[in-house]
Amino acid sequence: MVRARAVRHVMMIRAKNAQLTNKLGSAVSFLGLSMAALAPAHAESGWSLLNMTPGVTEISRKIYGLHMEIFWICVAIAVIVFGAMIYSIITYRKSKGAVADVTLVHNTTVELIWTAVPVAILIFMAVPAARTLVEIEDVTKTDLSIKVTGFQWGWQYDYLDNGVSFYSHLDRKSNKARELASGIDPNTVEHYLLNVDKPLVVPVGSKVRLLITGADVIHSWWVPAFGVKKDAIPGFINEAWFKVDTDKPGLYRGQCAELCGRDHGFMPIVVDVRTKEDFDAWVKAKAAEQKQAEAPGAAPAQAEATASTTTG
Ligand SMILES: [Cu+2]
Repeated sequence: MVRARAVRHVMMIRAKNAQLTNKLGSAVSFLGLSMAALAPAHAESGWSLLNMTPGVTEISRKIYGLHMEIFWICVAIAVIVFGAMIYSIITYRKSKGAVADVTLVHNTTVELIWTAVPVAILIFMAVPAARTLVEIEDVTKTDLSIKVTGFQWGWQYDYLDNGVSFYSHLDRKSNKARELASGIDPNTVEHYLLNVDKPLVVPVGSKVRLLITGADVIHSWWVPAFGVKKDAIPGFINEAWFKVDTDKPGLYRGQCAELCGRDHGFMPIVVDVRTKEDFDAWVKAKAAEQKQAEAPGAAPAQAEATASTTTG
Protein backbone atom coordinates (compact mmCIF):
# COMPACT_ATOMS: atom_id res chain seq x y z
CA MET A 1 0.00 0.00 0.00
CA VAL A 2 2.87 2.30 0.84
CA ARG A 3 4.39 1.52 -2.50
CA ALA A 4 1.15 2.18 -4.37
CA ARG A 5 0.88 5.43 -2.51
CA ALA A 6 4.45 6.35 -3.34
CA VAL A 7 3.90 5.61 -7.02
CA ARG A 8 0.80 7.76 -7.01
CA HIS A 9 2.77 10.60 -5.49
CA VAL A 10 5.55 10.22 -8.00
CA MET A 11 2.97 10.47 -10.76
CA MET A 12 1.75 13.65 -9.20
CA ILE A 13 5.21 15.10 -9.54
CA ARG A 14 5.42 14.04 -13.14
CA ALA A 15 2.25 15.98 -13.73
CA LYS A 16 4.48 18.92 -12.85
CA ASN A 17 2.37 20.50 -10.21
CA ALA A 18 5.10 23.02 -9.79
CA GLN A 19 3.45 25.40 -7.39
CA LEU A 20 2.39 22.82 -4.84
CA THR A 21 5.69 21.04 -5.29
CA ASN A 22 7.60 24.18 -4.49
CA LYS A 23 5.44 25.08 -1.52
CA LEU A 24 5.84 21.74 0.18
CA GLY A 25 9.37 21.27 -1.04
CA SER A 26 10.32 24.49 0.62
CA ALA A 27 9.47 23.15 4.05
CA VAL A 28 12.41 20.79 4.13
CA SER A 29 14.78 22.16 1.55
CA PHE A 30 17.06 24.32 3.63
CA LEU A 31 20.01 24.02 1.30
CA GLY A 32 17.82 25.12 -1.53
CA LEU A 33 17.77 28.63 -0.16
CA SER A 34 21.35 29.35 -1.01
CA MET A 35 21.08 27.39 -4.23
CA ALA A 36 18.23 29.53 -5.44
CA ALA A 37 20.17 32.65 -4.52
CA LEU A 38 22.88 31.52 -6.92
CA ALA A 39 20.48 30.87 -9.77
CA PRO A 40 20.31 33.27 -12.70
CA ALA A 41 18.52 36.57 -12.37
CA HIS A 42 15.25 35.39 -13.93
CA ALA A 43 14.80 32.95 -11.03
CA GLU A 44 11.54 32.63 -9.17
CA SER A 45 10.55 34.36 -5.98
CA GLY A 46 8.53 33.61 -2.85
CA TRP A 47 8.17 30.03 -1.68
CA SER A 48 10.05 28.61 -4.64
CA LEU A 49 13.20 30.38 -3.40
CA LEU A 50 13.34 27.81 -0.63
CA ASN A 51 13.55 24.84 -2.97
CA MET A 52 16.28 23.58 -5.26
CA THR A 53 16.16 24.85 -8.82
CA PRO A 54 15.94 22.44 -11.77
CA GLY A 55 19.06 24.06 -13.25
CA VAL A 56 20.09 24.29 -16.89
CA THR A 57 21.57 20.87 -17.65
CA GLU A 58 20.01 17.45 -18.14
CA ILE A 59 21.87 16.14 -15.09
CA SER A 60 20.74 19.02 -12.86
CA ARG A 61 17.14 18.32 -13.91
CA LYS A 62 17.59 14.64 -13.08
CA ILE A 63 18.97 15.55 -9.67
CA TYR A 64 16.03 17.90 -9.12
CA GLY A 65 13.61 15.15 -10.20
CA LEU A 66 15.17 12.70 -7.75
CA HIS A 67 15.03 15.30 -5.00
CA MET A 68 11.31 15.83 -5.58
CA GLU A 69 10.47 12.13 -5.99
CA ILE A 70 12.20 11.21 -2.77
CA PHE A 71 10.70 14.21 -1.03
CA TRP A 72 7.18 13.04 -1.94
CA ILE A 73 7.97 9.50 -0.82
CA CYS A 74 9.08 10.95 2.54
CA VAL A 75 5.86 12.98 2.73
CA ALA A 76 3.78 9.85 2.06
CA ILE A 77 5.66 7.86 4.69
CA ALA A 78 5.34 10.69 7.21
CA VAL A 79 1.60 11.00 6.60
CA ILE A 80 1.06 7.24 7.01
CA VAL A 81 3.32 6.78 10.05
CA PHE A 82 2.34 9.92 11.95
CA GLY A 83 -1.31 9.47 10.93
CA ALA A 84 -1.38 5.95 12.38
CA MET A 85 0.49 7.11 15.46
CA ILE A 86 -1.72 10.10 16.23
CA TYR A 87 -4.88 8.11 15.50
CA SER A 88 -3.75 5.33 17.85
CA ILE A 89 -2.73 7.70 20.62
CA ILE A 90 -6.10 9.45 20.55
CA THR A 91 -8.38 6.48 19.95
CA TYR A 92 -6.70 3.92 22.19
CA ARG A 93 -5.77 6.03 25.17
CA LYS A 94 -5.87 4.66 28.71
CA SER A 95 -8.54 7.09 29.87
CA LYS A 96 -10.87 5.53 27.32
CA GLY A 97 -10.25 2.14 28.88
CA ALA A 98 -7.95 0.80 26.14
CA VAL A 99 -6.00 -2.37 26.93
CA ALA A 100 -2.69 -3.12 25.17
CA ASP A 101 -2.88 -5.73 22.39
CA VAL A 102 -0.12 -8.18 23.25
CA THR A 103 -0.59 -10.38 20.17
CA LEU A 104 1.23 -7.86 17.98
CA VAL A 105 4.47 -8.19 19.97
CA HIS A 106 5.49 -11.37 18.20
CA ASN A 107 3.57 -11.42 14.98
CA THR A 108 5.73 -12.87 12.20
CA THR A 109 3.52 -11.62 9.38
CA VAL A 110 3.60 -8.04 10.63
CA GLU A 111 7.36 -8.19 11.15
CA LEU A 112 7.86 -9.50 7.62
CA ILE A 113 5.69 -6.74 6.20
CA TRP A 114 7.43 -3.94 8.06
CA THR A 115 10.76 -5.25 6.86
CA ALA A 116 9.79 -5.92 3.28
CA VAL A 117 7.98 -2.64 2.66
CA PRO A 118 10.91 -0.36 3.65
CA VAL A 119 13.29 -2.55 1.64
CA ALA A 120 11.03 -2.20 -1.40
CA ILE A 121 10.86 1.58 -0.90
CA LEU A 122 14.65 1.79 -0.61
CA ILE A 123 15.16 -0.21 -3.81
CA PHE A 124 12.54 1.93 -5.54
CA MET A 125 14.61 5.03 -4.62
CA ALA A 126 18.07 3.49 -5.08
CA VAL A 127 17.64 2.38 -8.69
CA PRO A 128 17.06 5.81 -10.29
CA ALA A 129 19.53 7.42 -7.87
CA ALA A 130 22.31 4.96 -8.80
CA ARG A 131 21.54 5.40 -12.49
CA THR A 132 21.91 9.19 -12.22
CA LEU A 133 25.07 8.81 -10.15
CA VAL A 134 26.67 6.67 -12.86
CA GLU A 135 25.75 9.30 -15.44
CA ILE A 136 27.24 12.08 -13.30
CA GLU A 137 30.54 10.20 -13.17
CA ASP A 138 30.68 9.49 -16.90
CA VAL A 139 33.34 11.86 -18.17
CA THR A 140 33.80 10.17 -21.54
CA LYS A 141 33.16 11.80 -24.92
CA THR A 142 33.80 15.35 -23.74
CA ASP A 143 34.27 18.27 -26.12
CA LEU A 144 36.44 20.44 -23.93
CA SER A 145 38.66 19.95 -20.86
CA ILE A 146 39.39 22.66 -18.33
CA LYS A 147 41.62 22.32 -15.30
CA VAL A 148 40.18 24.13 -12.30
CA THR A 149 42.54 24.93 -9.44
CA GLY A 150 41.17 26.36 -6.23
CA PHE A 151 43.56 28.49 -4.20
CA GLN A 152 43.39 30.86 -1.24
CA TRP A 153 41.33 32.69 -2.48
CA GLY A 154 40.26 32.37 -6.05
CA TRP A 155 40.17 30.02 -9.01
CA GLN A 156 42.59 29.30 -11.81
CA TYR A 157 41.24 28.03 -15.12
CA ASP A 158 43.48 26.23 -17.64
CA TYR A 159 41.91 25.35 -20.99
CA LEU A 160 43.82 22.19 -21.73
CA ASP A 161 42.92 22.09 -25.44
CA ASN A 162 44.24 25.52 -26.38
CA GLY A 163 46.55 26.76 -23.64
CA VAL A 164 44.34 29.60 -22.42
CA SER A 165 44.90 30.16 -18.72
CA PHE A 166 43.79 32.82 -16.26
CA TYR A 167 42.89 33.57 -12.65
CA SER A 168 39.43 34.45 -11.47
CA HIS A 169 39.00 36.62 -8.36
CA LEU A 170 36.23 38.39 -6.51
CA ASP A 171 35.25 41.51 -8.49
CA ARG A 172 36.62 44.88 -7.37
CA LYS A 173 33.26 46.38 -6.34
CA SER A 174 32.44 43.51 -3.96
CA ASN A 175 36.00 43.48 -2.72
CA LYS A 176 35.85 47.19 -1.87
CA ALA A 177 32.44 46.96 -0.22
CA ARG A 178 33.43 44.01 1.96
CA GLU A 179 36.20 45.93 3.69
CA LEU A 180 35.53 47.11 7.24
CA ALA A 181 34.30 50.70 7.35
CA SER A 182 34.30 50.85 3.56
CA GLY A 183 31.29 53.16 3.70
CA ILE A 184 29.73 51.19 0.84
CA ASP A 185 26.34 49.57 1.42
CA PRO A 186 26.64 46.00 0.10
CA ASN A 187 22.99 46.18 -0.96
CA THR A 188 23.99 48.70 -3.59
CA VAL A 189 26.58 46.36 -5.12
CA GLU A 190 25.16 44.21 -7.87
CA HIS A 191 25.79 40.49 -7.27
CA TYR A 192 27.62 41.29 -4.06
CA LEU A 193 30.20 38.55 -3.36
CA LEU A 194 28.85 36.60 -6.33
CA ASN A 195 30.76 38.36 -9.07
CA VAL A 196 34.28 37.85 -10.41
CA ASP A 197 36.74 39.80 -12.51
CA LYS A 198 37.17 37.08 -15.13
CA PRO A 199 34.45 34.44 -15.47
CA LEU A 200 35.00 30.95 -16.80
CA VAL A 201 33.82 31.02 -20.42
CA VAL A 202 32.33 27.88 -21.93
CA PRO A 203 30.29 27.03 -25.01
CA VAL A 204 26.64 26.09 -24.84
CA GLY A 205 25.60 22.51 -25.71
CA SER A 206 29.14 21.11 -25.30
CA LYS A 207 30.16 18.49 -22.80
CA VAL A 208 32.73 20.32 -20.68
CA ARG A 209 35.01 18.21 -18.52
CA LEU A 210 36.49 19.79 -15.43
CA LEU A 211 39.67 18.49 -13.80
CA ILE A 212 39.44 19.92 -10.33
CA THR A 213 42.31 20.26 -7.88
CA GLY A 214 43.53 22.47 -5.06
CA ALA A 215 46.77 24.43 -4.76
CA ASP A 216 46.87 24.83 -0.98
CA VAL A 217 43.89 23.60 1.03
CA ILE A 218 40.62 21.87 0.09
CA HIS A 219 38.14 24.02 -1.84
CA SER A 220 35.00 22.97 -3.67
CA TRP A 221 33.78 24.10 -7.09
CA TRP A 222 30.02 24.51 -6.83
CA VAL A 223 27.64 25.79 -9.49
CA PRO A 224 24.08 24.78 -8.52
CA ALA A 225 22.54 25.48 -11.92
CA PHE A 226 24.84 22.83 -13.45
CA GLY A 227 24.34 20.29 -10.67
CA VAL A 228 28.10 20.29 -10.11
CA LYS A 229 29.80 20.38 -6.73
CA LYS A 230 33.22 18.80 -6.55
CA ASP A 231 36.00 19.09 -4.01
CA ALA A 232 39.29 20.64 -5.12
CA ILE A 233 41.87 18.68 -3.14
CA PRO A 234 45.63 19.32 -3.27
CA GLY A 235 47.43 16.32 -4.77
CA PHE A 236 44.27 14.85 -6.27
CA ILE A 237 42.39 15.49 -9.48
CA ASN A 238 38.62 15.15 -9.32
CA GLU A 239 36.56 15.03 -12.46
CA ALA A 240 33.19 16.56 -13.17
CA TRP A 241 31.29 17.54 -16.28
CA PHE A 242 28.35 19.61 -17.43
CA LYS A 243 26.55 20.36 -20.66
CA VAL A 244 24.40 23.46 -20.66
CA ASP A 245 21.19 23.32 -22.73
CA THR A 246 21.66 24.91 -26.14
CA ASP A 247 18.90 27.44 -25.48
CA LYS A 248 20.31 28.61 -22.15
CA PRO A 249 23.42 30.71 -22.64
CA GLY A 250 24.01 33.25 -19.87
CA LEU A 251 25.81 33.87 -16.63
CA TYR A 252 25.66 31.25 -13.91
CA ARG A 253 26.98 31.78 -10.43
CA GLY A 254 28.42 29.62 -7.71
CA GLN A 255 30.75 29.66 -4.74
CA CYS A 256 33.49 27.73 -3.04
CA ALA A 257 31.61 25.16 -0.96
CA GLU A 258 34.38 24.00 1.34
CA LEU A 259 35.44 26.10 4.29
CA CYS A 260 38.95 26.99 3.13
CA GLY A 261 40.16 29.75 5.39
CA ARG A 262 39.71 33.44 6.12
CA ASP A 263 38.41 34.50 2.70
CA HIS A 264 36.35 31.41 1.94
CA GLY A 265 33.29 33.59 1.46
CA PHE A 266 35.09 35.76 -1.08
CA MET A 267 35.91 33.32 -3.87
CA PRO A 268 32.78 33.12 -6.00
CA ILE A 269 32.48 31.37 -9.34
CA VAL A 270 30.92 32.86 -12.46
CA VAL A 271 30.47 30.84 -15.62
CA ASP A 272 29.77 32.73 -18.81
CA VAL A 273 28.01 30.31 -21.14
CA ARG A 274 28.18 31.53 -24.74
CA THR A 275 27.09 30.29 -28.13
CA LYS A 276 29.70 28.16 -29.90
CA GLU A 277 30.65 30.97 -32.30
CA ASP A 278 31.07 33.48 -29.47
CA PHE A 279 33.11 30.99 -27.51
CA ASP A 280 35.42 30.21 -30.44
CA ALA A 281 35.98 33.92 -31.01
CA TRP A 282 36.71 34.44 -27.31
CA VAL A 283 39.23 31.57 -27.18
CA LYS A 284 41.00 32.90 -30.26
CA ALA A 285 41.23 36.41 -28.87
CA LYS A 286 42.28 35.19 -25.44
CA ALA A 287 45.00 32.92 -26.86
CA ALA A 288 46.35 35.75 -29.00
CA GLU A 289 46.30 38.16 -26.05
CA GLN A 290 48.14 35.63 -23.93
CA LYS A 291 50.73 34.97 -26.60
CA GLN A 292 51.41 38.67 -26.86
CA ALA A 293 51.74 38.98 -23.10
CA GLU A 294 54.21 36.10 -23.01
CA ALA A 295 56.31 37.45 -25.89
CA PRO A 296 59.72 38.95 -25.05
CA GLY A 297 59.44 42.58 -24.08
CA ALA A 298 56.03 42.12 -22.51
CA ALA A 299 57.37 41.97 -18.99
CA PRO A 300 54.74 44.16 -17.27
CA ALA A 301 51.84 41.89 -18.24
CA GLN A 302 53.82 38.87 -17.13
CA ALA A 303 54.64 40.51 -13.80
CA GLU A 304 51.02 41.38 -13.29
CA ALA A 305 49.98 37.78 -13.89
CA THR A 306 52.50 36.55 -11.36
CA ALA A 307 51.45 39.20 -8.85
CA SER A 308 47.85 38.08 -9.03
CA THR A 309 48.87 34.56 -8.04
CA THR A 310 50.82 35.64 -5.03
CA THR A 311 48.40 38.18 -3.69
CA GLY A 312 45.53 35.69 -4.19
CU1 LIG B 1 37.74 27.83 -1.14
